[in-house]
Amino acid sequence: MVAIPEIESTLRDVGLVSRGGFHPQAEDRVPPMPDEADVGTLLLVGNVGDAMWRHFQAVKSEYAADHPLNEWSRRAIETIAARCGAHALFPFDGPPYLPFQRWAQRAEPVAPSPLGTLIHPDYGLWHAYRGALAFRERIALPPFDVRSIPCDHCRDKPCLSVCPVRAFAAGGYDVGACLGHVGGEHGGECLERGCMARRACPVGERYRYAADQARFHMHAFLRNARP
Ligand code: B12
Repeated sequence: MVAIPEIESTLRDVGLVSRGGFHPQAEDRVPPMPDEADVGTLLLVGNVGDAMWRHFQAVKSEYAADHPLNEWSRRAIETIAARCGAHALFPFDGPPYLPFQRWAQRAEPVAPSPLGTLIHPDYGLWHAYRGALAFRERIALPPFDVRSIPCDHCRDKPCLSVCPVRAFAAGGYDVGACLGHVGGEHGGECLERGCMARRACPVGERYRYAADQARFHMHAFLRNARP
């Protein structure tokens, strides 16, 4: 049976990291293995800071322009899955989308920030999920790392006040207002340097995405989220 440290080292080779795992229950709605067997262990895979970006950037031009990072993720994670006898699942396959944010909260000490994206006590908002490895076996996992949620102690919540179009003001995320701003004549600051609300968060400073990585994500968002 594969061990977690072995998988972690294979992921690190392409700039990815294990984002924790859990033993799924029926209510987790983890799809079965290709032969319909139940999944014994689900391991989330993601990116933290700029490690993945450095690997992806070097080969970006080999991938089609529409969704290069998704294609890169699929190739990298399916290769790793085949090597360790797992089945790969992806957050971008859908709709309907797999509940990666719910799974993430089972696997690691992350919680919804006021922006809707999950905050991690160390990485802040500078992380995401690129896939998951589903194993038939029940692999031994380290104990869940219980941590406090930074937003619970953040009095000023600058993330909620800096957005020029108040896209997060009403307790949800106004995608239309956000897109209108980012793609409009005053959206350059978000489009070229990354979402101002996300950048206003003081947590995880050293994991902040570099300018070219932030620009890539914002351009992809604008290209793909428009109706
Ligand atoms: C559809 C989608 C979008 C849509 C619409 C999002 C919306 N209306 O909120 C669009 C295209 C606009 C979008 C944009 C972005 N997205 Co998006 N998106 C998704 C996607 C593919 C599916 C979400 C979904 O429908 N899940 C299905 C439901 C059933 O899953 P669930 O886990 O049970 O649901 C949880 C979430 O819905 C969450 N939630 C969602 N919105 C809100 C809002 C609030 C206030 C709260 C408290 C919770 C919450 O709560 C649920 C329970 O935990 C996910 C990937 C995925 N598979 O989850 C990424 C995902 C959520 N997106 C992500 C990101 C990073 C972004 C962007 C910031 C990208 C960028 N430009 O850099 C932007 C901006 C979003 C923002 N500022 O909040 C990340 C978030 C990572 C994280 N740290 O949590 C995800 C997980 C993708 C990934 N690869 O990691 N996204």
